[in-house]
Amino acid sequence: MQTVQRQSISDQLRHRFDTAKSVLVLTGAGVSAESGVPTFRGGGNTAVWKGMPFDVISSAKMVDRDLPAVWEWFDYRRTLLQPLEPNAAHREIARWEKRFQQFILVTQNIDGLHQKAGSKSVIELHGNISRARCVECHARYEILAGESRPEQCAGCGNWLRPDVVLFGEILPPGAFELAAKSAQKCELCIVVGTSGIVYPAASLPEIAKAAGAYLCEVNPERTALSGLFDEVLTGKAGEVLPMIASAPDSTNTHS
Ligand code: BJW
Ligand code: ZN
Repeated sequence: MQTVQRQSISDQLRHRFDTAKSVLVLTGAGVSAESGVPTFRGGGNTAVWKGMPFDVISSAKMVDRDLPAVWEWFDYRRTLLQPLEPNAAHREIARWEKRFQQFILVTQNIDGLHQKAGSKSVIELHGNISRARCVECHARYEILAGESRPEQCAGCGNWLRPDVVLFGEILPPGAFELAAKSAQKCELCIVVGTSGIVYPAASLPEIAKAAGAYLCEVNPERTALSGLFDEVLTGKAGEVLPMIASAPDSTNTHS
């Protein structure tokens, strides 16, 4: 697979990275691929579960129709995720949180690996696989590693479901609104490892672009959004992200 060379980080990007006060990073499944998490649309194990495409089993309809099957699918994935560790991309993004005056990390991932890498403030658009939520009163419960998962709500006795956003469901209250507001204010928007086809997450780079931000995509493949970006860095997140921060800024050496 082709990887980005140090010199292919443009001066423009390096300069913006050095001078930006407000940066937004949007991540998708690809940022966790090098940790061993399968992506949704790049092949791998999660695309089909017991003959059902993931957009069927991960859908609002399936929660109504067969909640135990939905739990079986998420229990299986939670078990797969538990031993996995953050990779160089998660760690690099965690460092960026301290580097910029305003740094907003928005993720579509439910795996918690950004937090495990040290990111303190993460907008999770699609929830988290390590939580359950009451179908009635929406109370949330942490699912602790190695402990059995609670099945019913301690408050109202109703069933719990995974605290994730399935197809056809609305996002957690305020999460997208906060992300969209941040996208409107950011100077640099870096989008990592997402196919860019799931909305409303995919509209964030569009919002940032319309507000005048410089847009950079990091992905080994072209995506639905590639045409929108000022700069497309073709390569794996774990290799490319550390290069952005370490590439020399030649605009400074000539000034
Ligand atoms: C690497 C790499 C490496 C590999 N380094 N990169 C507007 C138009 C059309 C439809 C809609 C619309 N607005 C809303 C909709 C409907 C729907 C939607 O978007 N559908 C589209 C598919 C057409 N959206 C919704 O239903 C959302 N809700 C909503 O809008 O509510 C309002 C509403 C309600 C009712 C009706 C209408 C509107 C909710 C979306 C929830 C998404 N949920 C999922 C499942 C979560 C639970 C689970 O895990 O099972 O979230 S779907 C799945 O896709 C998951 C992901 O977060 C999401 C995005 O996927 P992502 O992260 O981009 O992964 P991949 O696999 O697609 O791509 C990986 C990328 O990584 C690839 O590009 C690789 O090349 C790359 N990669 N290795 C860097 N090493
Ligand atoms: Zn309840």
